[in-house]
Amino acid sequence: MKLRESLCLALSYGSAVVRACAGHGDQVREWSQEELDELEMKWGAEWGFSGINVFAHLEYHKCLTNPTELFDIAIIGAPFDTAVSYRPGARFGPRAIRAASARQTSFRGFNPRAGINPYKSWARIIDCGDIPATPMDNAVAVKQMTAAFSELGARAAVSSHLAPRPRLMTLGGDHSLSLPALRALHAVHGPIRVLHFDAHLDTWHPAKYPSYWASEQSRFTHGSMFWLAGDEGLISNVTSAPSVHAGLRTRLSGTGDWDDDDKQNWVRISADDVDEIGTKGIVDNIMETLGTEDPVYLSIDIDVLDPAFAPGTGTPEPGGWTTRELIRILRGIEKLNLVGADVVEVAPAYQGAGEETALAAAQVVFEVLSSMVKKGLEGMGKTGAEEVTVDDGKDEL
Ligand SMILES: [Mn+2]
Repeated sequence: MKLRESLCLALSYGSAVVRACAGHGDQVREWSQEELDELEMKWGAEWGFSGINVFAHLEYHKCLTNPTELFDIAIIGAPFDTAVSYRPGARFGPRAIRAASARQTSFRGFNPRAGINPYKSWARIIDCGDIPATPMDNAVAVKQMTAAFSELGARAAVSSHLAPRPRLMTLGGDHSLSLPALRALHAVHGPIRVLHFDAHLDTWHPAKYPSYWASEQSRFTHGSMFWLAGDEGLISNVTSAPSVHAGLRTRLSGTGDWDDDDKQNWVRISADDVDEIGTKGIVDNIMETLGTEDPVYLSIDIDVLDPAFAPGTGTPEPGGWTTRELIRILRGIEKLNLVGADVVEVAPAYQGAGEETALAAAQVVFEVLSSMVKKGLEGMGKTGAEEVTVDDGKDEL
């Protein structure tokens, strides 16, 4: 009997026509495609609140152990938070963002702001699971994340519209993960430009945290990773091709912090600018600075939002943007040539029972996916209007 059970289990993997133990009696039988289709019709649908924790009920594959799994855009979690300076807890960010994405489905995925459904367009978007970065040794964790981003980012895309490589949409995790992500992107694109939404500069010179106990490893933090990336030559240092911070408002150690930032070729947009020039003015400023051709890495620290909207984060700063303002700005910059993105610093232990921080992050991911897919459509000479159809409603209500 034991032999028969294990035989049945082995046979039940990796085949369209599934062999399995019937349950009644002891015989093995083949299931016809019609029978499988009926099971799919009966049980294939998911409610928003049902199913296991996968982003937007997308197809899930642990891509790092399935090297032949191809995609156009991968959701990849980086549950790493041992480079934080204040509140820990962002290691639980990916699963919180996935849980908060539960009401996103491909059936009801039409984005009225963007005019497309990113889940039902040309792109194969899947959830690739998490990078199991160690919480015990940051040097090892950086190696793990760099290797994982490099391996996934070097795969061939399913479609040719986002040539040459697929896109990674990373769920953090603390902000330090942007350094390994930029190392991986640099190998594909060379020096790239960064659009960075954050209350903080994150170009802090490592020496800005003076300590008798300073060490080489302590240079790598969630506030120094863009300085390190600039120092490594991963970010464009061409004067006419700067990178952009948006939403800044934190206290500084002094104006010297801006000198370090200037040396690394950043343009700064403050949180208060939204009152002076509105979301449209901020969008115009970003687009005029970054253009639509150069490869851009989009990094969104959820603390760009006011703690009223996103208290579940590592280093909250009062006086930030509303979720609606951030979404409007993100919709306004959809013509950027995004080659990768992250949403970081969601630390769910500090959010309310209504999951407002993770909900904001999940919505931000949806908006970024919409932009990546829409940009691909534009490259194909389409607008997305031709894709709007009434669907069968199988996978959602
Ligand atoms: Mn921050």
